[in-house]
Amino acid sequence: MKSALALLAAPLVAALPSDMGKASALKQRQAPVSIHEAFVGAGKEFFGAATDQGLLQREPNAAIIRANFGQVTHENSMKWGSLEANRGSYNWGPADEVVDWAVANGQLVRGHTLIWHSQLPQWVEGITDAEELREVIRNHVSTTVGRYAGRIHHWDVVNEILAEDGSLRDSVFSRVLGEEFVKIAFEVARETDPSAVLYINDYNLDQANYGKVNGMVSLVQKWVNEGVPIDGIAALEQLASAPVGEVAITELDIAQAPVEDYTAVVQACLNVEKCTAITVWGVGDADSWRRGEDPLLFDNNFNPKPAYDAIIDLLS
Ligand code: 9MR
Repeated sequence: MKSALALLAAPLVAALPSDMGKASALKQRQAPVSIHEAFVGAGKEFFGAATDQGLLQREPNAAIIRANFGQVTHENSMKWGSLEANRGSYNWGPADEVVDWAVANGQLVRGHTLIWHSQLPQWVEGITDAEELREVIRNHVSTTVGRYAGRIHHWDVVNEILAEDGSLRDSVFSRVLGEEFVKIAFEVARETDPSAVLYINDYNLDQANYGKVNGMVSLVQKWVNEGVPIDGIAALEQLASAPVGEVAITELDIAQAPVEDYTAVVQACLNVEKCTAITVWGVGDADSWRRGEDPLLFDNNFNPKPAYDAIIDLLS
């Protein structure tokens, strides 16, 4: 297991007289306490949020992240389809900007994601030759991980690779290579940046004894026994029983953001020692991919919602 490096958000207003400083911090944070600092205070590693280049340019996103969160995930710009829509021609600009901003602002980065069946370039979808696909995966993983080596804390090396029954999902990767693509991707990621914590990421993993959860635990167990360097799984007790160093909640959003549900998730992470971190899938409701469901911790005007305050209460 990698050591957990807990980074506190940089002080916002250190140079101002204390009263003004407080008022200004409150204005930028819009909430009395940083949820990241409270979570770190409870022994965890980080509380982060998904964002992206365009969002960071639209205030108050950046100020809110600096003041309340300790980690960012690229919502879209680090996906293969964004980076290399045309074979061999890379578009690094937006992904670079997020990483540069994060490093400059004391935020950890979760790299999302290297191998996913969705938002995948057409030219990759069309590959039918096993040796060609192996080479293309090796090249994508080493190029991307290599570019950001030392600056990305977690990588979601493979994303959503399981069907609901716990078997491998149908994709160009599983059709052409079977399980082998998992091994290739993790091994190349480990070789390229030994300091990154390597995750297998998925959704619908929040019920015990569910097919997909059982499949995840037994496949990860098998792969780790075969030497595949998987460090973490995204969500919780049953998953934490797989032989990985840690688990994390990586894309949290809950329709209508009920106080009870958000606090239950945070409590679940507190209860499971291996759970190191939580990332919410966006900052303000207006920018959520679940439009109209108001699933995040800040409302359309970037005011903290009751779920935010309830989490702070729980952590204090
Ligand atoms: O939030 C992302 C949205 O803007 C994109 O349109 C969508 C494309 O599939 O991906 C969303 O993020 C997904 C994440 O990358 C993987 N898990 C599910 C997330 C929500 O769909």
